[in-house]
Amino acid sequence: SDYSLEPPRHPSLLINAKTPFNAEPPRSALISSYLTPSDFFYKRNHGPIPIVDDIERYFISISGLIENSKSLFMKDIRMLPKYNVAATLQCAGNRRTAMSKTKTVKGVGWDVSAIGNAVWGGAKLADVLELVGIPKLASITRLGGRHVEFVSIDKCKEENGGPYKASVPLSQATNPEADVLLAYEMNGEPLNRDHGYPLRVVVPGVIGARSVKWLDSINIIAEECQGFFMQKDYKMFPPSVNWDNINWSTRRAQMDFPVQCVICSLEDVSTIKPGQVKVSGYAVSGGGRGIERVDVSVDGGKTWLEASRYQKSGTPYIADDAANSDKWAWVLFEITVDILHSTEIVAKAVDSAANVQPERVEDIWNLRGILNTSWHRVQVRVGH
Ligand code: MTE
Ligand code: MO
Repeated sequence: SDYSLEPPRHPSLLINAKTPFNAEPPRSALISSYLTPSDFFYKRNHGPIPIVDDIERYFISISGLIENSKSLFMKDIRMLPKYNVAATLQCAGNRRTAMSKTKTVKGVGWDVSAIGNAVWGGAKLADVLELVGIPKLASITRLGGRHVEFVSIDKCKEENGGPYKASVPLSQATNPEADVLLAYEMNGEPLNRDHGYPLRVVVPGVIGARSVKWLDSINIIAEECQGFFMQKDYKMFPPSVNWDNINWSTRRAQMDFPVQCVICSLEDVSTIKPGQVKVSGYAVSGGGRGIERVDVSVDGGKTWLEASRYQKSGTPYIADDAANSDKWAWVLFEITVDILHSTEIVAKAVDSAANVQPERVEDIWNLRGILNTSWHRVQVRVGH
């Protein structure tokens, strides 16, 4: 592995690990715009950033349980209809540091910013798969393929130096409404190296781990991808499971992420002057479920106030209204509250299926420290 050719990065990123490079922006950066600029978008890697310098010769191959394999160059992918999909990418390890305070967990520590919201531009995977004879809304190919595996060109130690891999069910891959993309643009610009140049998968509504960067090939396979990150990582275990009694095969590979929200206008402990305080942050749910409500408490969770929500400013946000919401994207919330004494401010979101965030991190503690969606709490100290 060679980390001498990493791309330049914004100096304000908070670095959680250098090699592989894992970094997140300060939380305040997430609420300064609805779309997260790529400089401030979290970077989550498992190996050195690959270099693709001859874009004319770059291609992906599609093979496996199909009649005819095919290679596609960038020009072939660009020839397909281009979609721009606003989608939030969130690492399953977002907020892991807070979970590790209950009891040690294994994994890179993240504060609350292993998440970002971007417009991804590219071809729909459903259109790409039609080029190899797989129709829309297929759940099995004639040769028995049920899953679509994405293989990268990077090299990870967890795969013994092999590439990063993941898969999604064929039914999701061939459903145009699932908006699974082979993206070559992020916020209207070509993907940069950190985010998967020249081509990455974006699986909206699903933990970031399935959105494979630096795509090399696509395999149509009978069973779920057997790679490390699908089978031995990114699974949700109950609090009773530890490293001595873990049996990976008893759990599903995590796909959709649960409802989440975080206050970004205040640090974990903030000192403020008495008076009006703006409380703002992000809220998002997986699986295309919208955000129905964000509740904010200024007394540690005894009483609640409803925050206002928005996506594009000026447009009222309505969960599940296709014309008025980006279904895969976060909403930003905001409320101004009166704070006269030191207290704990809490936020929790409710999604369009009425799922609510769990109150206590202890109840969802898991040894890999994933999916910390417990009520988000910040302490404010009032100073004069
Ligand atoms: N794809 C490759 N090839 N290698 C990786 O290490 N990390 C995954 C996913 N895709 C990864 C990858 C994880 S765990 C996450 S959360 C997202 O990419 C992060 O994407 P980002 O760095 O663009 O934010
Ligand atoms: Mo991740």
